[in-house]
Amino acid sequence: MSGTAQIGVTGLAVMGRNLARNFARNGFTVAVHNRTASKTRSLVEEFGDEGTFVPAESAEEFVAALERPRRLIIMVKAGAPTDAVIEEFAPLLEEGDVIIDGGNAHFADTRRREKELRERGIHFVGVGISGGEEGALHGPSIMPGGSVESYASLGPLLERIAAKAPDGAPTVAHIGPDGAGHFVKMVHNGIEYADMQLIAEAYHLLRAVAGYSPAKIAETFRTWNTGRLDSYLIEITAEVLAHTDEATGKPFVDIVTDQAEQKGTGRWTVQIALDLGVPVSGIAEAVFARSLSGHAGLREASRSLPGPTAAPLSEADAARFADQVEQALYASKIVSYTQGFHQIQAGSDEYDWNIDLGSVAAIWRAGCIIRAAFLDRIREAYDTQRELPSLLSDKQFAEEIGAAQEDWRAVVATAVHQGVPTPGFAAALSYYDALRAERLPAALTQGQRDFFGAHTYRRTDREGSFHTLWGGDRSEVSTD
Ligand code: NBP
Repeated sequence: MSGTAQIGVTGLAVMGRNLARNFARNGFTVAVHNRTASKTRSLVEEFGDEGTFVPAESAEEFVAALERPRRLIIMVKAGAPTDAVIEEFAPLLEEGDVIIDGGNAHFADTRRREKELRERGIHFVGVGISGGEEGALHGPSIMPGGSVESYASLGPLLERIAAKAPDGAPTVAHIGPDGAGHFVKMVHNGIEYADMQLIAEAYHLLRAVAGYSPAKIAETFRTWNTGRLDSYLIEITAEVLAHTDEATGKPFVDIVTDQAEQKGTGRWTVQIALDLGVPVSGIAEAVFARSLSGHAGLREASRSLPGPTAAPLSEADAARFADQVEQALYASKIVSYTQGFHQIQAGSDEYDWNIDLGSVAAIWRAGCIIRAAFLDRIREAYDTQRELPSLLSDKQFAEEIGAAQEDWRAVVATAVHQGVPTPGFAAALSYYDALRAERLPAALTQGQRDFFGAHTYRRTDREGSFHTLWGGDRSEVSTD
């Protein structure tokens, strides 16, 4: 006999619990289950009046509570626990049922699980969910992979619980087969790392070069947030900077240990980018900056190394510098997104996912951590120019970055002169300059490789591969 619940959630820690409540608040009957049953009971006790929950204490009870084809969301710790839960439930399911993994899985695991379950007649949908616990409750950005058929069954439910973009569109779209959803979520997190790093660098420059206090920087960010940098991350940065520590009366940012932590999705993004050969230098610098900050002993041992000294700026110069930092931040942000979208395109090509980049930008407009006004412009750029080779090829972005470049260069130069580390701004600028260069020194690299390893080179004036007899008479031979 089929149950009545349209959807089930197993794993009721903070994310699963809020997601289950979101479904219930949107009128769905939700079966709920957790390994430790007390969490199931407390969810129903605390929030039972928000909608219709069907609590289940055993896996069998949970599966029996679901209407067919069954849709069952796993929200447990990523990795081995997810495999354990799949193995617990899969034998109880029937052909056509859908298992959804809403955790932060590595897309390669999702590809493996999808294949294994497909062979058993079960749909497996890896779903990237962004927005943290608040998003899970009030509307996340949702990136589902899996088959078209599974999306037909699941999509209408996800559309109801997703955040809504300013134009009212739900921030969910079928990304592509198997691991496409988790891949895009991974790159989303990588871009999030880069965005946060760039904002942190802007803060550092305003503090160290312009001499602004955290409160004044909060004010500056609030102003920026009314313009083209309008985004959730700028908004919360202003909140953090404006906060005063109650115990000491100091700015909150000054009482926090300056060693950033990471859960790993940024690192995955960079590792996969290396495999795909895509230069995501902004994301890589952000991951490395967090790593470097955490090397407390190394930093302590290096603190006495010499650096430059600089005179404080006048108020007018500081204000002018702040404007330049806004330009540098915006230009670097465009580069971060350019690199992130390049990686998504490369993943899509590698795994045959056929990902629509415009729709990825569209579903990041609300609900997720990197939501920002300018994603609407990225959506428009990809929607209107399907074959756009890069975001920087879009006329409007190219014009904007062109208009920003002088200030961007001035900011990076000032940072170098004054010894303020800006790996994100500098890497973004180098990427920009490398892309627009007529010739790159890669020609010399090829010459070196041919010299020591006979790795061959191609010529600018003729087809084919060549090797110079460096140890001999230096004549050239064709290696084709
Ligand atoms: P956790 O990642 O802390 O996982 C706790 C849940 O996993 C509990 O329900 C726990 O059951 C269950 N669990 C574990 Br651990 N091992 C299990 C096993 N072998 N069998 C069955 N259940 C097991 O929960 P969370 O913070 O709510 O995150 C859930 C997922 O969402 C994770 O994959 C996480 O990475 C992802 N996440 C996403 C975001 C985001 O912004 N998108 C934020 C936070 C988390 P128990 O109660 O019996 O111990």
